[in-house]
Amino acid sequence: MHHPVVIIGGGPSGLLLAQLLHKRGIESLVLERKTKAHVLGRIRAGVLEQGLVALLEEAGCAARLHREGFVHDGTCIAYGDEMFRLDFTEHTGTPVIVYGQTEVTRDLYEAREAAGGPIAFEVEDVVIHGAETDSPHVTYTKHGESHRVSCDFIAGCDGFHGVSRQTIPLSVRREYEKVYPFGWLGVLSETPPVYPELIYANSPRGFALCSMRNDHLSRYYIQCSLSDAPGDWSDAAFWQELKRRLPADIAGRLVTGPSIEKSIAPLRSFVTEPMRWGRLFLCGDAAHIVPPTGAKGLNTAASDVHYLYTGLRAFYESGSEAGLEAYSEKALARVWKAERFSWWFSSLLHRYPDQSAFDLKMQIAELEFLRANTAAQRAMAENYVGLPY
Ligand code: RFL
Ligand code: PHB
Repeated sequence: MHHPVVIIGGGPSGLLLAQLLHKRGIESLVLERKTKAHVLGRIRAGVLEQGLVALLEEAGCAARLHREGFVHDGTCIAYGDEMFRLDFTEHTGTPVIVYGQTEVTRDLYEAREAAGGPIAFEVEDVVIHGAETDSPHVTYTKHGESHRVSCDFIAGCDGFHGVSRQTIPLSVRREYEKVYPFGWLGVLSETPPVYPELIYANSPRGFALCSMRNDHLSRYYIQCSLSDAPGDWSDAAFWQELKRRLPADIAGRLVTGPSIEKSIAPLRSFVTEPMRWGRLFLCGDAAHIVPPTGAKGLNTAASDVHYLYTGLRAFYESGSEAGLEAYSEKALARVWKAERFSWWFSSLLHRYPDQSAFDLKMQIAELEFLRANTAAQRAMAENYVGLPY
């Protein structure tokens, strides 16, 4: 069996790449370790940059997003009982779209299925062979049967725990990591969002975030201890803690209800360099992780997909390898800026175990500077809506 491109991982990066390539007549095989239901059961990102929206449009997968997504022209930042708004559209001319990653992935699966593009679910033992040669191949097993696929290129879109990054020898690969001493406890509930825009809150009790999926579905997060398990938090305890971290007038409006999902995500900054080894290209969480505080994970995955798609297109349409040669450098240049923003925004809003009274004053001074200073607001808005590709 031969496919021009083998894509390992059927998350948003892999599916978006598959669909963009398909639109240009470049066929691929997607290999996914889990079932489709499992992939669609993960509750993750909620904020889409314009760059990702444009790619979804090009992939022919943006109709529902434009119907059902919420255009957000700004966001709110709270500290104690204070709250201010940062206007993205005023500072950058660009809003963000609030539309769940689950829905993006669902739309991409639908498009893939409508196009008849092959996806193998529940694959095991995926191994990449000959990535540094001109004729790589991938082997895997499915339901006990072994398969071998030859290809021109391999896209490693298999997330942080995938095999693609591990295939790059340690002598070639350099990793950079920062692990944060806390996690986010997230709750999804069928309640109306507390506020029409997102609220990022710095409180003496720790960070909180009010987000949403639609008019009847809210997504809330609170900073929690790494030793907590979702089961340690009853719904009542979660709502009580969330309220204590929000300005009193916002807390007073919060509509609570049963959680329909509750999970804990640890916070991590991580980058691997290079993002290419021979004919293997890493995309998305396979190559880098950001703490979710700036909503950059999925959006940075999308910019990788853009650079790889552009490089592959040029290769198949004109034989040029220039885009593929430049892939790692171009993708990483943007990745590091997203890393910086997510690290900065996380540092501004969370409680750290070793924070001194001075450090706390610095957070408040920086929040007040941001509140009052147009240049700082503009820099924040440019990063939040997404730096140019
Ligand atoms: P994914 O989504 O992890 O998909 C990888 C896929 O590869 C499969 N896989 C394999 N398949 C075959 N063989 C193997 N050996 C395999 N190993 C793994 C996996 O089953 C999976 O289906 O990576 P991808 O596609 O790069 O997408 C990245 C995004 O999912 C991620 O960056 C975002 O969810 C991060 N993120 C956010 N990003 C944003 O841009 N905006 C947000 O608002 C935002 N909020 C968040 C987030 C992530 C969160 N968590 C839980 C980490 C909020 C949270 C709480
Ligand atoms: C979400 O809605 O899940 C969400 C929104 C903004 C973030 C992170 C997560 O920064």
